[in-house]
Amino acid sequence: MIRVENLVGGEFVTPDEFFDDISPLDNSVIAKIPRTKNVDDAVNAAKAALPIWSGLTIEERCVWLDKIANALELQIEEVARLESLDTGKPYSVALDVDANRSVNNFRFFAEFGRSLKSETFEMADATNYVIRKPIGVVGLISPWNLPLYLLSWKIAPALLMGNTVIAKPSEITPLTAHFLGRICTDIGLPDGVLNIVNGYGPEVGQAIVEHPEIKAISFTGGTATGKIVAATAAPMFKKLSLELGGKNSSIVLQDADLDIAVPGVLRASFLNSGQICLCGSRVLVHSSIYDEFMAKYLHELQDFEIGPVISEEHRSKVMSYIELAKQEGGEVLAGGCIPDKAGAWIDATVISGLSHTSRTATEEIFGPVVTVHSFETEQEAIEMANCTQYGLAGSVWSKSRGRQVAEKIESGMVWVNTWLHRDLRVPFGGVKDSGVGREGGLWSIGFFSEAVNICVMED
Ligand code: TXE
Repeated sequence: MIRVENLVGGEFVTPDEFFDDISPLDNSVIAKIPRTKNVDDAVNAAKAALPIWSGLTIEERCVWLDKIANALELQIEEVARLESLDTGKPYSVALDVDANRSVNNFRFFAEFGRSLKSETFEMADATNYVIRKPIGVVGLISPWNLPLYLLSWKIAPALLMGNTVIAKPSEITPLTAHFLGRICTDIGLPDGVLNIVNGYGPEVGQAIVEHPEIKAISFTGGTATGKIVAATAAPMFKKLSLELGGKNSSIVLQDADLDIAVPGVLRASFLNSGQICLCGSRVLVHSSIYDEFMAKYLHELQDFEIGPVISEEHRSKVMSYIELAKQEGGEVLAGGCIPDKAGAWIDATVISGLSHTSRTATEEIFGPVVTVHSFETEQEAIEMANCTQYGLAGSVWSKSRGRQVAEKIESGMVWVNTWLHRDLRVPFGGVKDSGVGREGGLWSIGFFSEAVNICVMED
């Protein structure tokens, strides 16, 4: 039994109360998680560490990020094992997507930090130059679907820019954040630079967002929680980055190469059991190739390995949408059932026959459930893709018209003939109810620093 502890000021500490961490693989209790309600000690530790950490040069902080990346990489199999145990995802996915990309996040921001150029703006009689100061203590709140990957995506740039951190992993999946804390103390990261607190969102998460000494919040999670975070943080004028839900479309045009499109759309549909905000849970296919596409898609689905969803509670939510789909007139082409075994398993589910404006086709399900729809014209496909309240991502599959269609999708990110192909320099984030702000590359640098202009008059 793993005992998760908070990391505060370089010490592992626990409050009196604990709750269970349950593996969705078989519902067994795998860890005890501290139920923290107050973040004062963590904030004090982070404040005390600020002068030392912000006093380092950016090159020195890059060295620290590389050290974290190297130490994490040495234990990459353990990271993947813990992530697989905690989330239920297949080990291969935990290794490829979660563990590797977590290492890459630290390595990328170390390299990126070294490549930052000074920003100057010459006038006829003066020179402006920009310095980037740390914000101070920042709060980083992450969800359960890609636990360490999404948390390290925030921790790395926050540390790079000289901030000290209060990180809160999801209460459903705290194991890899705890492991990262161990690694950081093992390599001697200065005390208080990275603090990790565990507990329920409405308790310790809310305490982070409310704390007056925490100057910025980077949050990834559900849209409903994002609204609460925004309502709490906005009157305090905190910097806020919100990466929220999605209901993304994979658009397969008439001239798509089906040898690429079918496996690509399938991966976008069901990777991580559909529990990635970037997943394509609405598949829009041109009517002329609909039958051929669907035959191949359903055939290849039979060999696609997925894990359980995150919890039985979440499975109930997902199953309720499958019931709703039937009421809305949908036909279940594959899946729709709960396999006969312990854990939060659910078959990969494909539903046709629904209006693209139905609730099933427009609300975020966040599970292995996809609706398929056919369209006649590009314009119709674009309108179908844009009809939801979300605007996070999407993909277009075509030999010739991908870019033209992609540019008309109201989303922060659109892939053409690929999906989840990530360059960490590009902006990441959504429009509409999918969030506010962008992270990645220069956007993360901008978010995790205060840009100050100094204007020097020439003699
Ligand atoms: O997320 P929450 P939940 C979607 C998905 C899912 C739904 C709800 O549709 O079904 O959101 O999932 C912390 N102040 N996504 O309930 O609650 C919480 O402890 C501060 C999409 O699990 O948003 C956790 O660390 N923090 C998403 C984090 O917020 C609070 C990924 C996210 O949890 C808080 C996950 C509060 N008041 C779910 N309440 C994506 N964008 O990828 C909770 N938290």
